[in-house]
Amino acid sequence: MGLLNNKRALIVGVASNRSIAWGIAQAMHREGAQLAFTYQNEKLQGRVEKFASELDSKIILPCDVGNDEQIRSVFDNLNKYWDEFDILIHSVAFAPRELLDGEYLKNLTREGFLTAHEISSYSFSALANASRKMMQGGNSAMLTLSYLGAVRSMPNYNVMGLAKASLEANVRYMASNLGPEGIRVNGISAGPIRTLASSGISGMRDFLTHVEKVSPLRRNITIEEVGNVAAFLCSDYASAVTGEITYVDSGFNTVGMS
Ligand code: NAD
Ligand code: 0WE
Repeated sequence: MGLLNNKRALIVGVASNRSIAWGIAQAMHREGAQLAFTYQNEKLQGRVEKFASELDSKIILPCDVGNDEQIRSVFDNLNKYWDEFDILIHSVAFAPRELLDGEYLKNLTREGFLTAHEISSYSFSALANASRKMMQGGNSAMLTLSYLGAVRSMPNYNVMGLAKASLEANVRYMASNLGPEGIRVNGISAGPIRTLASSGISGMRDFLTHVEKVSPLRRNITIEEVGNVAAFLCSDYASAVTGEITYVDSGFNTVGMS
């Protein structure tokens, strides 16, 4: 018996085999869910098609979350395969790279601030709005990915921290709005992992070794571990959990000193 038998999940945010969304897709497939995927652009299309076929999925749709038209067309197209679905995974973030290095205020621009918030927070509500009418089966779930920089200042994370703070508030407001329709909304705050989005980030190595040194479990986390918690949060075992941010971080956020 899988945790997610008879569930259908739309996964937004696979870019490589290191993507957190890929860890989530694998766990959900293992637990019996049927999957559909989106890809950001043509550069990623072939890769995502290959990943989808590994998990027996034939539904692969384009979606740049910065584009309202593409968001709408995802659900028009998805509707040709599925009349309803149960799970929406949002695993997307972006800020212009220059803003993720050095002093927060010195490198900040109006445009960079807006982009970070648009792609990393607004996009979750936009996808939710477009999904809503296909998620009316009851016991459905939406899930996004956050980072500790939402609630603590972190070197170099800068404007992404503000965008994640907005995303976490978005989880609570969406949970309040959609709860009466039987849709739960949660977030996972994951510890640092080497992925495309974190490669080439200055100081990433220091973030990883610091977690190894001071977290209660004295190690970093994997995309499989995020996937397992995601499968639980989107399953009926979590039927009374909504509006929550669950940390999957070796306990790092809980220590003041170690
Ligand atoms: P990743 O690069 O594998 O995934 C990021 C995804 O965002 C990619 O699939 C990319 O295509 C997508 N994306 C960016 N801009 C987009 C746009 N305009 N339209 C559509 N898609 C777009 O990296 P990841 O680390 O798996 O990141 C996934 C999520 O996890 C992000 O929200 C990130 O903030 C969060 N997160 C990452 C870490 C980490 O250390 N890697 C830790 C905590 C949280
Ligand atoms: O949320 C993230 C990263 C999100 C991200 C990554 C990039 C790299 C490429 C957003 N925008 C971009 N823009 C790009 O051009 N993480 C939690 C991973 C991460 O990013 C950091 C970190 C950690 C951890 C940035 C600085 C410091 C630590």
